[in-house]
Amino acid sequence: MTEVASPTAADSGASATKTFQERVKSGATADAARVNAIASDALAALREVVRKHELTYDEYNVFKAWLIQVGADGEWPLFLDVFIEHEVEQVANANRRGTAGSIEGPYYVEGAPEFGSEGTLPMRDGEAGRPLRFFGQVRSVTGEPLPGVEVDFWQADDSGLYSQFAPGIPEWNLRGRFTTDPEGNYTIHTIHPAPYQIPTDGATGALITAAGWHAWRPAHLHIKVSAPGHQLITTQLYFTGGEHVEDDIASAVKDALILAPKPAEDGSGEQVRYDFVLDPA
Ligand code: MBD
Ligand code: FE
Repeated sequence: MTEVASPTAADSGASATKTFQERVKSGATADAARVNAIASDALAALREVVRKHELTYDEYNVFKAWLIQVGADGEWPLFLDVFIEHEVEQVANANRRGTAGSIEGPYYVEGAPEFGSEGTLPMRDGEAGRPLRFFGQVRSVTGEPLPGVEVDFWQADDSGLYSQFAPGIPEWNLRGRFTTDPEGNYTIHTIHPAPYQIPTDGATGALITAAGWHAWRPAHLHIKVSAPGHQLITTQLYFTGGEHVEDDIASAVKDALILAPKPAEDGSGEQVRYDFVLDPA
């Protein structure tokens, strides 16, 4: 085993917070009635927890200190995406008929290198991990193949680490954008990722340890597929039988998103097909 530099929670958190602040501009209008309804209910829910558990001053102060630490560690993107985003995703995608969505998580970066319809993701020499050929077709819900569609792909490496959020990994490692061919097909040559563990040295990890939970997400691939005239889909794909597929801490696994790779036809590693279906805009 080679030693890998282990990311500190504060390093990956700071990168995730910065990426979010640069990329995501809130489009919400300040509709006072809606702010009032949502904020009132959220605060009422928290006050109800205080009453139900007869929160002590010691516990209230631990809570305050912990909230402050989440911010200091830059871990709001991680914490929210792990524990809240799956509900937002389900509300947002409730009426989809095409490919099921899943959460984006904190580690997407815009502007990955572009490939054609087939390519090998940026990798280090001798990148660890079983080779994986991931391929398929993009279609509309009415079954027409969709050419020229962008398939934006990112994943963790064989240690469960993401480029740009862990030290010592080349900038675009295991990130790339593909464009479907005239028949709507794409092929991505990559490696099988490892499960992801929430950093143990940050505020989110401290809560997980204190509560006696586990800190794991199953191995997964992240994909955004977008085409003019169609709704963008953000989703993740998992591997059947993989560790923590049944108990993802981020509650983001759906049965329809579990892949079953087979040994590769060319004898190296494995291959799996997945076809994306896009809903009309
Ligand atoms: C991840 O890799 C991820 O995909 C999510 C949703 C949350 C934390 C880490
Ligand atoms: Fe992830």
